[in-house]
Amino acid sequence: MTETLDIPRVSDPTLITLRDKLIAGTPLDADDGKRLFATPDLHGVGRLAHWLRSKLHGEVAYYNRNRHINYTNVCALSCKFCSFYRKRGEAGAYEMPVEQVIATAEKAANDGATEVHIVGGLHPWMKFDYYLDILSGIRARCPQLHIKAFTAIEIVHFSRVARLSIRQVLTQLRDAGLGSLPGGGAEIFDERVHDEVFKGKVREDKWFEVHRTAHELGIFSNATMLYGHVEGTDERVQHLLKLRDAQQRAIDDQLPARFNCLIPLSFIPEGSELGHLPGPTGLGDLRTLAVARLLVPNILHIKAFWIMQGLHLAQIALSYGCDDLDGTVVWYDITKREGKGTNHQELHVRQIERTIRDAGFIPTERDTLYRTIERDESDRPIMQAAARMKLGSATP
Ligand code: V47
Repeated sequence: MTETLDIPRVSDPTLITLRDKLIAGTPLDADDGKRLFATPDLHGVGRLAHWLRSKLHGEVAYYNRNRHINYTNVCALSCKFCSFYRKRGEAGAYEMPVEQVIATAEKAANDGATEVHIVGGLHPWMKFDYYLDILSGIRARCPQLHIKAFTAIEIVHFSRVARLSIRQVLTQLRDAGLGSLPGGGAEIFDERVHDEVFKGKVREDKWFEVHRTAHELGIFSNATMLYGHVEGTDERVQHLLKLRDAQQRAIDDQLPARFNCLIPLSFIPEGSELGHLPGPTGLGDLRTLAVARLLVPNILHIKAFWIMQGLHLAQIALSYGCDDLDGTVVWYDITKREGKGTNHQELHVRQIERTIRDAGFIPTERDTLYRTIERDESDRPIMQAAARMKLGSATP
């Protein structure tokens, strides 16, 4: 596919060497990352990212039919950047009984979802069995549904609650039905930033330990970066390079699983203790997504999560390095954009497909592991078993 791609045009001469490296397949370094953030030629950065995205995925843009389930907002932590958490007994605090989570997943599967994405607060009193029962209950009632659940920080919390190692926790969750780990909780891998806004959350060593252990156990996972709060662009560059290095180690060590997808999350200040911060702008979002694509070529997919970036900007992001929009979502509690009072945040398949098609791409339904999905005449998914198995190849 490479030969047919035009050399991307840049107007800033300081991007020419970087472009040559990109085309030669030479990994970009921290200085390149800084240059990409500093250049006034944002659209040149976008064209470079689009070039790489096209090389990896052609004109395809992915989405999935999924349902997010946030099982509780009760959380032992009080993170400054989070508007989701409540203390037990506080107005708006909730805990879903196991049966409610299972029934919600079952309804999602009956409505055509191929994935549930289940995460919640660090509940101080829930026993480890609660999480195992959710997984085994869904697995028993919906054997085809992929369960992507529990961020690294929840996994560390379970290991403390259950007094088990991270490996033991992940093994038990996997055996109960866990399919993969979502990317949350990574925030920004930097001590200063961590101490300023993520105090109490696990640090990067634990986040990486959870994901590395998952990969060793054959559990694929995603990665995130929460940007646009108190971090600087150098810290974003370092965060992205740490993810690239971890992915490279998983590839070099031939682990049975690795990172599927990287999701840069645009910080939404409203409702959090950091409500005084301005948050990212649209162009800042596009640049960050494009830089993520360029600095981390060994994580194959970059997701513009429409809930965070907003659907209109996520659509444009498909031409700035992104190849995935997440999915139908339905309910999302963690953030609500533009003062939306409701957590009902749903896109219908026809809206997602129209959004992708209008941007000039081919809408392609995928499962959690990025295998394409065809549907039969009753709208039931037919998995394409032989689909993409180029997961995480070291070079695009
Ligand atoms: O870890 C919390 C972020 C994350 C805010 O793996 C906020 O496919 C913006 O990880 N503004 C959870 N972001 C969401 C997440 C995710 C989402 C979609 C897909 C996947 C995937 C993963 O949400 C948290 C945190 O970084 N977050 N508060 C906020 N005010």
